[in-house]
Amino acid sequence: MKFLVATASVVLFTLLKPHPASGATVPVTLDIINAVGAPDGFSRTMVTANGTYPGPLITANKGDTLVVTVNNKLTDDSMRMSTAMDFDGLFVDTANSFNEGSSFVTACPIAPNASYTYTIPLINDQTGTFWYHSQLSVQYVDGLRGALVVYDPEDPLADLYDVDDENTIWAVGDWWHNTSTSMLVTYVASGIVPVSDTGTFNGVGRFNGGPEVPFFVTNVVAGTRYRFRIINQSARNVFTMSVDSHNLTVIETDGTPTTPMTVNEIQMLAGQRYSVVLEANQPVDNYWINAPYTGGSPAVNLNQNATLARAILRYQGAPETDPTAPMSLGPAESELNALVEANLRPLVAQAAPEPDINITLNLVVTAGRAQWNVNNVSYLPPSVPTLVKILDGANSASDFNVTENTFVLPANKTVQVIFPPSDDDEAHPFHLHGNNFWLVKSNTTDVVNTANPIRRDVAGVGAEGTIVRFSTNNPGPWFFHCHIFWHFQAGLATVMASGLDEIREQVHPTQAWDALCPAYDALPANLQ
Ligand SMILES: *[C@@H]1O[C@H](CO)[C@@H](O)[C@H](O)[C@H]1NC(C)=O
Ligand SMILES: *[C@@H]1O[C@H](CO)[C@@H](O)[C@H](O)[C@H]1NC(C)=O
Ligand SMILES: *[C@@H]1O[C@H](CO)[C@@H](O)[C@H](O)[C@H]1NC(C)=O
Ligand SMILES: *[C@@H]1O[C@H](CO)[C@@H](O)[C@H](O)[C@H]1NC(C)=O
Ligand SMILES: *[C@@H]1O[C@H](CO)[C@@H](O)[C@H](O)[C@H]1NC(C)=O
Ligand SMILES: *[C@@H]1O[C@H](CO)[C@@H](O)[C@H](O)[C@H]1NC(C)=O
Ligand SMILES: *[C@@H]1O[C@H](CO)[C@@H](O)[C@H](O)[C@H]1NC(C)=O
Ligand SMILES: *[C@@H]1O[C@H](CO)[C@@H](O)[C@H](O)[C@H]1NC(C)=O
Ligand SMILES: *[C@@H]1O[C@H](CO)[C@@H](O)[C@H](O)[C@H]1NC(C)=O
Ligand SMILES: *[C@@H]1O[C@H](CO)[C@@H](O)[C@H](O)[C@H]1NC(C)=O
Ligand SMILES: *[C@@H]1O[C@H](CO)[C@@H](O)[C@H](O)[C@H]1NC(C)=O
Ligand SMILES: [Cu+2]
Repeated sequence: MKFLVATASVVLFTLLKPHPASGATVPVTLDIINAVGAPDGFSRTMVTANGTYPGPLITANKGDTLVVTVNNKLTDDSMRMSTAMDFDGLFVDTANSFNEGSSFVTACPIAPNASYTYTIPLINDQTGTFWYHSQLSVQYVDGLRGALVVYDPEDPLADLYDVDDENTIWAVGDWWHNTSTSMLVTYVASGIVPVSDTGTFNGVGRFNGGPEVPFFVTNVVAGTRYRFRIINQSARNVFTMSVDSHNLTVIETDGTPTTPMTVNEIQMLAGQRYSVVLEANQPVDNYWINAPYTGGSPAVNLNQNATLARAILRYQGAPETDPTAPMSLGPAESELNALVEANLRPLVAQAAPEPDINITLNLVVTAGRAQWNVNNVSYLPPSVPTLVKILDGANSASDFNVTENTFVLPANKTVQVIFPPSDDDEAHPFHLHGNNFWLVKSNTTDVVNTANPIRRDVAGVGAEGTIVRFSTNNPGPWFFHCHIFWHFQAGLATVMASGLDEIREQVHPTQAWDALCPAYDALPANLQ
């Protein structure tokens, strides 16, 4: 039996993982268009990459250079007409920080009928599971999100799985029937964060009272081991992933190869990614993949039904029907072996350096309003992007408006960010751009671990407190914000601007980048 599995593995390896040598240029074109779609059977106009939700998969290999041309072909001004693309989790080197796509931090948005090419060399041998999404206001709520995978042709964990391809991506997300722009107006007026209608699994979902849209099907062959790359592309919802009768072995956390850890349930916050190995070791049949989610009170939106967020794991030879098992929310309490974030260990242990600088960030909501504060300041995007100000000579915190919440940091230092325990019951997934961090204290533990903490780029900030450390050895004006985009939009953001002199030495933007701000600023409000 073992021998047969091993033979099958070798064959599949050759067939399915033909990733060529690294160092290549990977040209990608994304046409940003309005398209009518019905991911959960409710038809609406969306903002999409190439007309699909999620958008097309982008793949590259370790060491490649991504050259992504974004053509803004949006026409529906009931939603945002400009756009901007962030490649979530990719390190971007200082010299290319102007190609990082964060609106009003590293660039201005792309106006309608304009194009922009983001050139991003993949640095530091970074590999793993990432995603792209609009980083202009809450535009990605309208559909502009997709997966991005950087394969490692020399993956040290390759012998743990047989298949890793375009069919082993599980992207979960929250889905909304109304436009992001209309929901933002309601949110600002009421202070109540919008509650999603549906949770989608690879772009398919169901809501209470909606049509029975066929669940997404993942096909597997008995005796084979699959590397599933799970991405939480949510703007709000937390999903809890499990597969009936199967274990999941975590081998990657936000791009960091991870000491294999076998669990049967994983809770994921918005923006987080994990790779898990699933061994198809059960009798040939159909099994539920459960992806229930939470995100606000379902009483606020009667369409919402977390039980309906699911997909089917179908063994070859099983009938093309739904599983006969009841729809559960995951393993029974007696069998639960849930992932504890604090127990994750990187494959390559690395001690977190002692901090040179401490920053404490207090996250507080203004009661009854759509306003979040970090240390009493609610972030407002400046009209002149942070990077433009730096290139023009900004040198200290006082060169930025207080509402930019910008921390000026020296290069090559270790910064410790302390999030004191918050009294909020909703964890805030804080996401650092341009770098990852050592998660020295997870919200899931009391223990501070500086010896071999997991390195990731999104971590929950909640009632237990969170401490992270990051290095400023890749200078840039890097956004550090809550990935619940409604909170982000309401001000829950900071900018960690490091090595301003290094930025001025190394950043030489193109004319195309220089042209973005004047073009955007000249637009009437409905085209911005
Ligand atoms: C998106 O669509 C354009 C136009 O059809 C095509 O050239 C491009 O390859 C597509 N992008 C991806 C990533 O599939
Ligand atoms: C974009 O170009 C099309 C075709 O030339 C034109 O009809 C449309 O008005 C333009 N849109 C904007 C916002 O300029
Ligand atoms: C969507 O719009 C409808 C009609 O205005 C409203 O009743 C509903 O509450 C909205 N849903 C969300 C999630 O904002
Ligand atoms: C995705 O993130 C949201 C918001 O943090 C969370 O509610 C949801 O459970 C996450 N989904 C998964 C699969 O972890
Ligand atoms: C899941 O893992 C547990 C603990 O490692 C093990 O006892 C169990 O047999 C595994 N189940 C399957 C279906 O592989
Ligand atoms: C959610 O969907 C499940 C499965 O269809 C159904 O049994 C349950 O009653 C629904 N929940 C609510 C609150 O409608
Ligand atoms: C940072 O804070 C820690 C914990 O309070 C403290 O031990 C350390 O001395 C501080 N480091 C600096 C550089 O202030
Ligand atoms: C926030 O503002 C309040 C009232 O103005 C003040 O008492 C408090 O010290 C401020 N906190 C911080 C962290 O600046
Ligand atoms: C600058 O900050 C002040 C508050 O200190 C705020 O009222 C103002 O709107 C900000 N200006 C800009 C351009 O962001
Ligand atoms: C930071 O480290 C890099 C690489 O070691 C070095 O080239 C650079 O000069 C250093 N910069 C500062 C400000 O120390
Ligand atoms: C953070 O801690 C709080 C309280 O212990 C808990 O409710 C929440 O689920 C935790 N969040 C995460 C992401 O673990
Ligand atoms: Cu938040």
